[in-house]
Amino acid sequence: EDSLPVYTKAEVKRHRSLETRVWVTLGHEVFDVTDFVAIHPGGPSKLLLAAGGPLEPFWALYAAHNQPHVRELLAEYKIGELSPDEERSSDQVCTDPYASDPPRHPALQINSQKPFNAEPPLELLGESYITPNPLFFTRNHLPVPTIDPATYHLQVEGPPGGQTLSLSLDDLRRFPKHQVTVTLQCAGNRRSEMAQVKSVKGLNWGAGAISTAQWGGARLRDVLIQAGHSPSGSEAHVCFEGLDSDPTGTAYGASIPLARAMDPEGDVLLAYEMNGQPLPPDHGFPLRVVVPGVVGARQVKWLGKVSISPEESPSHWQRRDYKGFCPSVDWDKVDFDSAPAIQELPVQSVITEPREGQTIEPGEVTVKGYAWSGGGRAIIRVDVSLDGGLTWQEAKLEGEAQAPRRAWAWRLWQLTAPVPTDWKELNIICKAVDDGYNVQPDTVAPIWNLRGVLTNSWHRVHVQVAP
Ligand code: HEM
Ligand code: MTE
Ligand code: MO
Repeated sequence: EDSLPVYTKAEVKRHRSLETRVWVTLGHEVFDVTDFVAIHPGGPSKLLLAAGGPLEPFWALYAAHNQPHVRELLAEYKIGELSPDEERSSDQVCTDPYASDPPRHPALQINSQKPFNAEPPLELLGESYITPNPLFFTRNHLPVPTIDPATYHLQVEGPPGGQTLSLSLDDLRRFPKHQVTVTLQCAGNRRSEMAQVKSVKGLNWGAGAISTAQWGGARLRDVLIQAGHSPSGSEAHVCFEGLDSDPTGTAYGASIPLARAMDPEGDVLLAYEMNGQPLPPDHGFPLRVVVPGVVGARQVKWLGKVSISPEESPSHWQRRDYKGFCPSVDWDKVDFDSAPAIQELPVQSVITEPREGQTIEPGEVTVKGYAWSGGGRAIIRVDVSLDGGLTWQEAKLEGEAQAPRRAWAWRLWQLTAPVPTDWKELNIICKAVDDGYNVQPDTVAPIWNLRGVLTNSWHRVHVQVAP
């Protein structure tokens, strides 16, 4: 063992494919697991996600690895040690507004580093009904603000003539604690498919800008009533301001109708917990809004201020973004005031396994995915085709049936079906139906819009069948 070579992290990082060989590290040890990839019990593609770097962030999520026989198996592939005298170069400029952004999970596929925007790989997203916090997609418009929970206060404006409440985290924890499992989806989810029709403005999201968590916190309704607002809805809006701001001091902001906030069955939360943990920095620590059934953009993170107004939030992201338009409207003639801000989202479904371009074994195929609809509409069916839409089979929906009108979380689904022996490839499609019998459009071109939002056409995956 003393004679084993010493490698730097940079050298390990160069070995992240079967062609360049697959190296991983655990602690200070380096392993070449190329020959294990094909026989990994969790599947080759999952192992490859860790290629060229440490196993710890992955194994922390999949406890099956925390057993002696797994360590013994890994030891057989050891090829060296990590260089001990390697220190992280601290060449970061202090004026970088992103310098205090938190560390992130290496499995996340990064669409933009600053601000940080990233999605989990689909084969991990489809693996668990509750998305593990480190894999939850992240959509930041600005640097992550550093907030001291001990001095943090939420400002809640009262009605005209009333007072502003200033609530500490302890004050917020004194409201009845409410827990709801909610799927968040960015309006830009699947934008990369829409961009293939004609270019759009925005981050090139795949189909992973969606995730599910159990959120815990105070009901927004209870806090607004405490601040003196009437529990019966009016035409007003609840405006939210984040504590993240750009160099000019402009904060992220958005609003929702007051009626939704006040609906006792709307389950709108001021959340301080995500899957039983304090919110992670990327997801709004210490407090965020969770608006079930509504687009991600309204679920303001790092919440600083709540107010009621006869108008929607004046924020750019409420008024000049996150709206849908006719496919023939482009930037030369768009009138943002002519379209309502996106709130509830349309019915959606995606295939998470197999992946595009994969080669599958002959015999049978298992297709997995997620399905969700906005506004609390439950998923009642997912149809899957293996032959490009000529014939369809119903997928099995996992988990329990959803409560109508409050179906805030997605359903995972799967279908195992025989593959006829003479088929060389599969054109797999999925499409979901919600309890309003809303369906997904078959193609994306007729729903194209200049901002690339609201992509929910049939999801398609092409795979080869091994001979
Ligand atoms: C299962 C080894 C990397 C995800 C397993 C099992 C072994 C193993 C031996 C079966 C465990 C049992 O006996 O219950 C390894 C080795 C790896 C590696 C040696 C690296 C060299 C990864 C990575 C991921 C992953 C990076 C995730 C991204 C899984 C999953 C299972 C699994 C999901 C199935 C667990 C279950 O069925 O409950 N792996 N693994 N593995 N592995 Fe890995
Ligand atoms: N809140 C603040 N303060 N700043 C932001 O940039 N992004 C919004 C929303 N809330 C954002 C925010 C958008 S567009 C989305 S899709 C969701 O947060 C993403 O939440 P997540 O990063 O926890 O997945
Ligand atoms: Mo978003």
